[in-house]
Amino acid sequence: MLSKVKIIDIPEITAPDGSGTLAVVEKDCIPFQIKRVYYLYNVPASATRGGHAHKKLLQCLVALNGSFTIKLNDGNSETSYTLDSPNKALFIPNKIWRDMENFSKGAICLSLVSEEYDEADYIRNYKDFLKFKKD
Ligand code: T46
Repeated sequence: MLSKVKIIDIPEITAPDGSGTLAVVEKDCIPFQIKRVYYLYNVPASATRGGHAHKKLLQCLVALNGSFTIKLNDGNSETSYTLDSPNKALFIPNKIWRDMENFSKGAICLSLVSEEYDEADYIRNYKDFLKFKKD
């Protein structure tokens, strides 16, 4: 399952007059239809977010500002990514446990997801996650 995790390059347009960069997330850039957008900010450096898996939801995370680390676990193996660029999206398929940490000052984590909010889609207990993966 971790083999499906990937970094997606978000196309960007840099103004030739030096007035900045514009990044565009269009239909073909993300491997699912976006149903919801939310973002994390004001996260203290000592905080951990996530601590769950989703049964169905597919997700792309982007560090719009600053940086943070995402630890991913599919029940068999682990990997981690540090996001620090607004033109890189981390695609996370469903059924992957995630923890997010090491938020830099001012970090903003944009989340593009395939589903509307549904608490029943969360697995918030790691033992339940391992059982869910075996079933
Ligand atoms: C993920 C990481 C990266 C809502 O009421 N509506 C919403 O759309 C969302 C996303 C959350 N909530 C409520 C549910 C919880 O009571 O807000 C509270 C915190 O949500 P959650 O536990 O999902 O927060 P994080 O920051 O731990 O996780 C979020 C995403 O939900 C999750 O998919 O992977 O960011």
